[in-house]
Amino acid sequence: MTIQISRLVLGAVILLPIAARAQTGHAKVKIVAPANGATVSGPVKVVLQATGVEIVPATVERPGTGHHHLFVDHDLTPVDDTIPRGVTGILHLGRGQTEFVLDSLTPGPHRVIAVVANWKHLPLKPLVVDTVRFTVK
Ligand SMILES: [Cu+2]
Repeated sequence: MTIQISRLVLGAVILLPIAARAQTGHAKVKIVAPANGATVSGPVKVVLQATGVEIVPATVERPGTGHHHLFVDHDLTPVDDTIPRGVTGILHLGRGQTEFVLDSLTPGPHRVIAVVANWKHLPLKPLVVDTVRFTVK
């Protein structure tokens, strides 16, 4: 009896943090390159690193997954809306890419926002986002 109770308690202690993590989400995205504040020459390779979410092609309909989006000199679209397609400055990395080369940035300051969204192109909640500002020579 005592052994069974302690097993139950132990099970609850192990399982609860996992369930909490799945609900609240500890997913993060970081724009590894270019570095925030950097001055770079074009073309500019954007390198993304996600943790706590599996980056997959947009065709994969599975919770806990998503694909990267880049807002290049474009404000974020409303977080409850699907990220639109066919808009200049909004890129879906729908094949599950974690890098993208921006080859047409003009010299001067730029801002890139990375957002992870699911197969419906809806941003994950809480928002998984990172921003860098940099200058192209
Ligand atoms: Cu998308």
